[in-house]
Amino acid sequence: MGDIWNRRGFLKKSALTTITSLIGAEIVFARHLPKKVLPVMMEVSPDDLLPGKHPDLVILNNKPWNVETPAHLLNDSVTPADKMFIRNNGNPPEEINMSNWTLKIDGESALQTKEYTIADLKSRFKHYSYQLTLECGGNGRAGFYPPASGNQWTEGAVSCGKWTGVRLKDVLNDAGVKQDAVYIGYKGADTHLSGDISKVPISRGVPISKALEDESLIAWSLNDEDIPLMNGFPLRLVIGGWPASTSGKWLRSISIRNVVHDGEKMTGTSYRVPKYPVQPGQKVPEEDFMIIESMPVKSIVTYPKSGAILKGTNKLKVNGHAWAGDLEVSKVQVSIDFGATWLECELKSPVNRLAWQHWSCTIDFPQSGYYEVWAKATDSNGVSQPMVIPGWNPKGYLNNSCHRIAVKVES
Ligand SMILES: Nc1nc2c(c(=O)[nH]1)N[C@H]1C(S)=C(S)[C@@H](COP(=O)(O)O)O[C@H]1N2
Ligand SMILES: [Mo]
Repeated sequence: MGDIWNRRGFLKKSALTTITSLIGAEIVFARHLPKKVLPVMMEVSPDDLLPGKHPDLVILNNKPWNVETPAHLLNDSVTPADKMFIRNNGNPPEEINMSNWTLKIDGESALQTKEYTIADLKSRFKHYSYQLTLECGGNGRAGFYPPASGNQWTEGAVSCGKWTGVRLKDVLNDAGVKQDAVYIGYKGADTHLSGDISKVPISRGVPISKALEDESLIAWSLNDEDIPLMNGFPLRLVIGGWPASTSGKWLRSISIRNVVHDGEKMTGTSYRVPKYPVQPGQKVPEEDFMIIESMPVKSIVTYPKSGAILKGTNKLKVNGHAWAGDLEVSKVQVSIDFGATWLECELKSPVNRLAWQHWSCTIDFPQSGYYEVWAKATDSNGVSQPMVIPGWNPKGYLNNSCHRIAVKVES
């Protein structure tokens, strides 16, 4: 189980067999297929290539894997492993051995360098489980104009699984955190796409204050099972409410830094936005970018699926989730008249801090015809989602505009 590429980046024999049967013909020159290239004539389904993933996930990129979840597949209150999106920056590690996997704590602001096996973590620290919302900073990128380069996520780069592990703060305190600590930075076992082993695909982190929050976890389990390979097996950081890029997968080390972590994709324009509003398409000097922290308020409609047809009744129960970074969601409303009027929904409290919240309402359509259901959440500071695309930025981050679905009433 696992990746379809061998260590040198060519298709594994087993994957070639699967692909051949999908195409229904022998790939005569398969041996000349370049590194990391899939045959074009292929109904690529994540289920065939990514064991354990739902067949209706949408592949945005296969080198590296970037796979999103259609909104209607996010209807579960706890995101099942097979419906959890995948955002890889490099190649996941191969030949993982959970029993000798180690996690190192080091850095300028660590009192000592320490190493833990997963068994050490499990036996020496108290276990905690939290449902945590992980949303990629680039979720919604497809909505920006002029387009921003990068994976064209629509709504589906978000999840809220139940993670189990130990508190990051318990492990950091065990190694010892010096007074001058300002940040943590992770390293994972994934490798750079170029194959250059001196390069790191991603190494991000959070300020020490966020790292020391109760809900910041070093997790070995998702929904009471091993973490799927593509989501970071056997160990990962889970930092709810912040760009999911801070939740390091295949976690090998955490450095306690006395400076803002300067690892791969912390600097330049990665996971950063301009410090001031800019005109769409404007060039912004690199020194005018700031690091994205807590994610903005957002909601999705997970039921019904967009394009639903209502027959024999004018009433429809609509539901979904809403989240607001480090804050709570205080209100969710829906509109069926393009935002002219709004109906307040029933909104549940989160199961724990930094978990998404479920909302629902029953809509009574006035007559048959075409409608759009728009959902809008408001956070505990009174800030709402914009109905249209918010502040354009060069990398297309933080699009939290209202999610809309189409409904046809034919009664
Ligand atoms: N080691 C490592 N950690 C990583 C990444 C990665 O490529 N390598 N991708 C990050 C990004 S950008 C996101 S959005 C989340 C995605 O988590 P998921 O693939 O489990 O949904 O993992 C983050 N952690
Ligand atoms: Mo991301």
